[in-house]
Amino acid sequence: MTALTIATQPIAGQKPGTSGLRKKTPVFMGPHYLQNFVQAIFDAIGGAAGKTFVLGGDGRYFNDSAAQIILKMAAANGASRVIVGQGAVLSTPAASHLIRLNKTDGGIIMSASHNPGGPEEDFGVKFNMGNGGPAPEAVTDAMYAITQTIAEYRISDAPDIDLNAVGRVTLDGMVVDVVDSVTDYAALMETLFDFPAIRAMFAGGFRMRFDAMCAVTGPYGTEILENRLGAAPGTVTHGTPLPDFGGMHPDPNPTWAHELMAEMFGADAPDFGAASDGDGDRNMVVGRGIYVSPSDSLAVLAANAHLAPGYARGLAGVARSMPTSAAADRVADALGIGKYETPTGWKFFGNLLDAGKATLCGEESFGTGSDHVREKDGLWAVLLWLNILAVRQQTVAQILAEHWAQFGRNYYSRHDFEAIATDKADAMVAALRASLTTLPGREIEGMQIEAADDFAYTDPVDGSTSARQGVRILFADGSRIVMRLSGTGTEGATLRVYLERYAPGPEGLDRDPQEALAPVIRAAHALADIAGFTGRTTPDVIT
Ligand code: VG1
Ligand code: CO
Repeated sequence: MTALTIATQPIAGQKPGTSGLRKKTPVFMGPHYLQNFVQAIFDAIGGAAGKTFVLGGDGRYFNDSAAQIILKMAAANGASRVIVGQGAVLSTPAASHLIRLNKTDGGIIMSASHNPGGPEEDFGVKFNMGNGGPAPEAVTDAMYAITQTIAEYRISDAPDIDLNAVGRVTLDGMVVDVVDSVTDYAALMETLFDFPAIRAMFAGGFRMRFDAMCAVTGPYGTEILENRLGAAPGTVTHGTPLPDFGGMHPDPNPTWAHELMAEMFGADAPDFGAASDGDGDRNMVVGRGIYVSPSDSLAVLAANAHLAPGYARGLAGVARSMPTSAAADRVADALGIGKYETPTGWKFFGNLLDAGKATLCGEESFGTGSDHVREKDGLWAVLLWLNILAVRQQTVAQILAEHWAQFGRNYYSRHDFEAIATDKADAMVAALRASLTTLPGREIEGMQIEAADDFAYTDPVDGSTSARQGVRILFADGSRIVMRLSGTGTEGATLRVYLERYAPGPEGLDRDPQEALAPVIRAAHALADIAGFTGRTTPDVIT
């Protein structure tokens, strides 16, 4: 068996977005497409020679054959060892954990996360660094630059190896360790949470539904919730990962996780509901008859994390992405701990976590996590909620009501307008940017605009800067509009409009968010002329 050098040519558009490179599956399966990008990854990190990596994916269509290609390329590039999840399957947080646990030089995760999977849907690849976190922009920029000049890649002509059997094999001299996908991750969870307390709660009749959406968290949820914590068999639904996610759109929000929502708002709803996304890093949390907005979830977790053993010493700080509501900031202020505001995407939290500045991080897009790994972690968030529920012995609704009574409520919603023609979306954002200097002082919907800018971030640890991360319009009464275009889609543009309004209480804490936000929503449409530029008046997804 030999390492072959294959001549290739640059392929346009291999630019990683918010979280890795995502394209339609047929594009990824096209000639040299995956190979060029994987070679660019290895070259961007100074080569693979002598290095150890983790490899796994969310199990979507093409996951298995992509894994074989990546392994053969790692071998031909001189890697010494690759740790692979059984069946080439690992949730994103489990991959992050394996990188850290085994002190590897990084890992390759095959996932398009919450994007649908299948022969005609989406596929993706991203690289995580030795800290377990997504490659920072400097590294993804280097990958992209290499894809624009690439002339050859290296790949072994060895036959495929069996990735379904746990154990050690070699591939052209490179060690391949196939490990159980769940075991190490489940063990980590046991170190963070009070499993006996949660087990006692389930034994006392507590009922839960976990919708794995036919994606990667099925086996993790079944092992941890049902086998280790004693939740009733059948607690996990859609628990078998399928290459096309059973046709489901594995994005845990009220629109796509509608089966869970219907159950949680129906008669005989369980006490607690949750869902996760394609690669297991997102979570949606629902109480009986009450939806928990992800921004509120982060704030509640920050206020109560000390109730779980892994966080009993308290938090160093809380970080949130800029579009996430300021609810977590209020908790940080009350606790007297650090608070940080980063651009969208988990890669921006890595330095804060590594430097010990933040312990908990969150995004409004159903992402919450902590310094236990360097990715957001869906099941982790579910387990922290369960731990809090077990200690406080209250319902989700009671916990939220008490939280708002103490801190006030940041009414929050995100409106997504999907599959807009890219030129129209770009024109709208350009016009909005151009208008920013004229906005301060203007009054709209009875609210005074105080400031307007395009969010720019300077990393407090390494000083790196990221500009144009989302337009912000800030009102004197604390309300806020944020608009940005998605960086994870594969078709046209998705406009995300983030809406926020603060109610200090004690009155007015129980309103419907869409109604409470109505003036802010109208202001957003007027200021950006969404209908004029895009022809759209109603969002496709509301979270
Ligand atoms: C979206 C979310 C962002 C998240 C990213 C990756 O990005 O808004 O908060 O970090 O997805 O999550 P964008 O650019 O489409 O808004 V995942 O679970 O898809 O890896
Ligand atoms: Co995800």
